[in-house]
Amino acid sequence: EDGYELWLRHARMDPEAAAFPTGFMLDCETNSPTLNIISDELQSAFMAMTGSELVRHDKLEDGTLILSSTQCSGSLQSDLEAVESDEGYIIRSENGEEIGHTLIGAKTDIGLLYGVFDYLRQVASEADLTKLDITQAPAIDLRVLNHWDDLNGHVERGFSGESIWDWFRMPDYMSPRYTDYARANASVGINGTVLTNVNADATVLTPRYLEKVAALADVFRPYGIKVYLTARFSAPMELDGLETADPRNSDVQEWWKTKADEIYEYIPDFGGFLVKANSEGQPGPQDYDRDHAEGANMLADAVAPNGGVVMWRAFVYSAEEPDDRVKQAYDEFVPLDGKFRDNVLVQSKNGPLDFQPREPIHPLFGGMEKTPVMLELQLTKEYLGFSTHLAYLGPMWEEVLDTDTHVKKEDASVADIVDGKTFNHKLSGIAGVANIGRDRNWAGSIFDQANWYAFGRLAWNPKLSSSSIAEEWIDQTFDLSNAGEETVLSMMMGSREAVVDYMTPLGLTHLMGTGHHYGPGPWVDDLGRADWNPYYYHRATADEIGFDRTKTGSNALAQYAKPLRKKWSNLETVPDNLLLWFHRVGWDYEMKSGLTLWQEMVRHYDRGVDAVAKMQSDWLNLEGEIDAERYQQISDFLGIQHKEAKWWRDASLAYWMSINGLELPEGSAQPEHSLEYYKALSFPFAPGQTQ
Ligand code: BDP
Repeated sequence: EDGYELWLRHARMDPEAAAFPTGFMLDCETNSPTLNIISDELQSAFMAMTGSELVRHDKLEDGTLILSSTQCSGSLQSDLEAVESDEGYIIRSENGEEIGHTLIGAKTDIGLLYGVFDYLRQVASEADLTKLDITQAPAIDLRVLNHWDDLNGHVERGFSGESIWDWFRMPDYMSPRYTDYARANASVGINGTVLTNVNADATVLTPRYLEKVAALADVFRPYGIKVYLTARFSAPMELDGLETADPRNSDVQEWWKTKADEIYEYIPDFGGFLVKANSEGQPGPQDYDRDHAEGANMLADAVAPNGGVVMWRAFVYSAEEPDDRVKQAYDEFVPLDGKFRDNVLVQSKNGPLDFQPREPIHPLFGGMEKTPVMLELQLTKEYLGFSTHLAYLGPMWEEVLDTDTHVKKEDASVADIVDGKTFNHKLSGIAGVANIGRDRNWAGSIFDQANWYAFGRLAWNPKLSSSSIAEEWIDQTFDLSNAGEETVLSMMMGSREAVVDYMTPLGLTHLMGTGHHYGPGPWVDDLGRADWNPYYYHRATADEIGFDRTKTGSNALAQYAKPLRKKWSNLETVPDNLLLWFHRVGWDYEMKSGLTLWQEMVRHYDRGVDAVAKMQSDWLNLEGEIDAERYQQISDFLGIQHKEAKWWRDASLAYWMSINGLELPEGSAQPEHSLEYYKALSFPFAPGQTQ
């Protein structure tokens, strides 16, 4: 096994393990491509799991799995009333006196497909199939992958090979991978995909490319997946020679309307645009002294007649270097609250900086009442060791989603903000920067598949626990003994914290090497803009380290609601893991543990490296329980992770010691090499770099 089948392997099961259905019946008057997919999925899954065909019943028999949707004119309409959402479903075991069967019901065929995938998940996790009583609806409307894929096949921050979109051969050759991609997404409820990089190329908006995009949309449609594109703000100039891209210019507005109409001719259910504007060199409305709302609204007006949306990113760098990088998005966007059209979502990264191993939540969550704020997570592990480091991101996302913004007394966690509950938004969305590439195993490593899986599951239900998601994924991905499952679960659940420990403990952040973001570079202080430099974020001197974001410093804390502000401002109550994010303290500052900051920091680095060593030895114990190819790859990757965790620790400690002049606490090993050695390392052609 090479991992191609992801969590959809449908491993052979013990025939006694469950009350498998005797057959299935489609209670439908009409047919649709989605219904065909449903039959195929069921048949191939049961063939794989049981070794025998799941026969199709044309009437109810004992043990029938019955599938019904309002859309396909199922006869069981009254049973389907419990389903509220178009994408929701019910799964119910009905054990009558003589006859027992299971109903999967939905309003739409897509809902039914989701129900079928859930049912198969129940089978894989050995649930009692005679006692199912499930009612599901997605909490978030737009559950969207963001591919940072360029038209030349390169993936920005992609660590699993080239782009899966073979632009050159499309539309005449449509790789079967696209169908498998759609299946995998649908199986976890992902219903949208932005095909192109946020650092956008206008070429994708030309007819030659729209034809390719339309062909992909045709593949994805029966799986409930809409296609979106990134819109380069200067496209009217680049494609049609307009003199300006000013959103107030009527020719520009007209250009976008015509372009949007053209897109809808190719793709009638086109989802809309994702836009990165006035950030890292991308063009945008500020080039014409217009604000983000004006820019977003122009595009929103263009797609509105066809039901499209605009996802306008809040990851911005203002032209003026601010006193604190993490304050910019809030400062630029909050004054615009209420000015965006109804079909605009502001898309914000989970933290105010940039997908670091740990950040506090972004203050835009809760900061904008009138605008739906969409959460952007990063599946591709740009700052968490690329694809070779095992870091299950479920716990990180759970931490974000569960954080109470305190902007209201109740229902104000980030999950509540994002799913629209807190401020009663009609539109809600969540985006995941994809980790998918052309590698056979899709994500670059087997464990990175879990991040794709977890993203989908949390997008569907942001209140799920990351450990239950990991358990589901393990059940479907490996065939392990109970003890083996426990081992893998504990490896996964501790893995992100291990990365934080060996890379950026105690609220440190943004310490990576320049450009490729591979490996440590805390010493870097010579880049063009102050806020591109690691030094800017830690400001270590002989006496102190950390970024003061309290009132005596940048006061970034003022962007949070009072309870959070109070908790994080106060040295007594700020959690250790955000200490240096919000505070500047002495190396001898006494931590809650009684250790000094320095001792505690070293302890974290050591703990991080030890945790990876522990994962290695745990994995060794699973030899024989896991198929050879996947076992070996994971084993080798853990070897890389251990080497690199040690590199992070050693290089970081060598640097801190050169600044603070302190000795390592007793029992802690000296860095293997000198600071100069670490500084001199270079990595041309590291994967995923911007080109
Ligand atoms: C940074 C990445 C850069 C992206 C940017 C973004 O390094 O490649 O273009 O985020 O999100 O983290 O726009």
